[in-house]
Amino acid sequence: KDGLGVIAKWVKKHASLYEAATRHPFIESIRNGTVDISSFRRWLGQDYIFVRAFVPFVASVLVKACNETDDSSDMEVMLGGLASLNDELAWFKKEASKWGITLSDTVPLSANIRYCSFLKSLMSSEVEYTVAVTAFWAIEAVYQDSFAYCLEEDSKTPEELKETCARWGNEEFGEWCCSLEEIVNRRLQKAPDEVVQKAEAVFLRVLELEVEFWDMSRVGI
Ligand code: HMH
Repeated sequence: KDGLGVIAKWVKKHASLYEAATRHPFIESIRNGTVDISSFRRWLGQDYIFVRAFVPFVASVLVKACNETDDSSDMEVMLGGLASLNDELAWFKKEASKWGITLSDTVPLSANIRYCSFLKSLMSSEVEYTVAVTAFWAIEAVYQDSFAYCLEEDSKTPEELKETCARWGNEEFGEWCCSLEEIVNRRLQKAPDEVVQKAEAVFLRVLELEVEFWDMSRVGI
C-alpha cells in the first residue's frame, strides 16, 4: 500500500483535466484581479440555476447513503452538505440583488442544461451510492479547490469578490470536502471493479462539465 487513496490517485492520473477544471481562465482572472464583471455576473446567475438543480441531487445521495450503508456518519456528512445548500440559496439571492441581477429572468445556457441533466441521470436508483457520492465529491471539490486558490496569500482577488470566494474557499468547507473524500475512498476500496470504473468515468465527466460551466462566463464577451 502506498497510502494514497483512490481519489488522490485519480487526481494525479488525470492532472491536466483536473487542472483545467480548478485553474480555469475565469478563476485565474479572479485571482489576478483582471476579472470581467459581466463574466462574474453571468457565472452568478447560471450558478444559482445549477444549485437549485443540485439540491435534489444531493438529497438523492442522502437517500442512497441511508439505504446502502450502515455507517451512520455518511448520512450526517450528506445532511451537512444539504443543510449548507439552504444557506447557499439565500446567499445567491442576496448576492444577486447586490449586483442588480434578476434571478427569475436568468435563462439557463446550454452547458448548464447539460450539467443539470447529468445530475438528473445520477439520481436514478440504478446508480450506485458509490458512483453518486464520487460525483458529489468531485462537484464540491472543484469549487473548493478553485476558490481557495483565489484566496491564497499572493492573490489579487478584488475585495468585492472575496466573500464569494470564501463561500467555497473557506477552511471549514475544505474540511467537509475531506470528510466526503474519505467516504468516497472507503467505498471505492470495497467496490467491485465495474463500480470503480463507473465512478472514475463519472469523476472525469464532472471535470469536463465544470470546465464547460466556467467557459459559459465568457459567452458574448
Ligand atoms: C457548477 N459546481 C458548480 N456550481 C457549484 N455551486 C458547485 C460546483 C459547488 O457547490
